[in-house]
Amino acid sequence: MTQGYRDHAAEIRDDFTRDQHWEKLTQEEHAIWRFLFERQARILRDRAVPAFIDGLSGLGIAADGVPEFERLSDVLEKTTGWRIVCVPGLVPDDVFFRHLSERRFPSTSFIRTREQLDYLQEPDVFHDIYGHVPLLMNPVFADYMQAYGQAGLRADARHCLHNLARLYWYTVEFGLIATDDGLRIYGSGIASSKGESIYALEDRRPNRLGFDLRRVMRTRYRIDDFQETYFVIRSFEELFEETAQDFQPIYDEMASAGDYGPGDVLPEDRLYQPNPPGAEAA
Ligand code: HBI
Ligand code: FE
Repeated sequence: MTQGYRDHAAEIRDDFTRDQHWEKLTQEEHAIWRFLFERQARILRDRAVPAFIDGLSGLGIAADGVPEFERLSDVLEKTTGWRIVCVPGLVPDDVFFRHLSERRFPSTSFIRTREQLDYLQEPDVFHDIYGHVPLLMNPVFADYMQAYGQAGLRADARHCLHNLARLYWYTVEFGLIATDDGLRIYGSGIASSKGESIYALEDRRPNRLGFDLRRVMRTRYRIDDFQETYFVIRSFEELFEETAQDFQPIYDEMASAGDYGPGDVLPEDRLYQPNPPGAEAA
């Protein structure tokens, strides 16, 4: 049981949501948010896709402290129809997909400790709100996230989740996008991580491959270290169009096709070069 489940076990509703209890956050928790926000603001200045920066400012997500979910939801709902619901931690897949399919983003409310500033396994409120929510202000990405939820419900019913989970991992969590100014970050797992924000764009070690739906769905990933491969889209429209289809024929194809390792490179892969080193940010 992670901390989020322990704190308020009594008040978790059937859909795993509960109240945020924003007023119960301590000054130390707001101070950890401030530290993480200010550090990423410096690092992401020329590394995040502009839509991410626009989403942050459109929502008024700032350094002052952990945001109040209801206030963010009121702005978000007017823009793309999404709201944020508070959950105690990772929730069962079908619960997660149900929320996404109805334009509700499940966010944790606990924040990491000072000992976890550079890495934590489970999503905390900084990963969920700072990493995921800004792009929900972008209409095309907001549609993609709802479509992912709908696809998740279908895949869950057909026990084909592992292919779809890779799509989420290599786009929503660790996706890169090519822009006229070079590669930019849109994946939340990168955007909320100090080290990976620089590594994903500028380090020579990882592969950066042009997005291809089948290629992504066949590629295993790692959950305990920086990624060995990042997939690059050319626009959110491309991502939405590539995935606005019934995946069942692809799942059937996948069932007999083998998987690729996280670091594999194939002859047909479209390779992208890393960005030149950006402003080193402490
Ligand atoms: N629950 N709260 C939360 N956040 C997630 O990102 C999440 C989840 N449950 C399941 C899940 N992600 C993944 O297994 C699916 O995307 C496949
Ligand atoms: Fe996440």
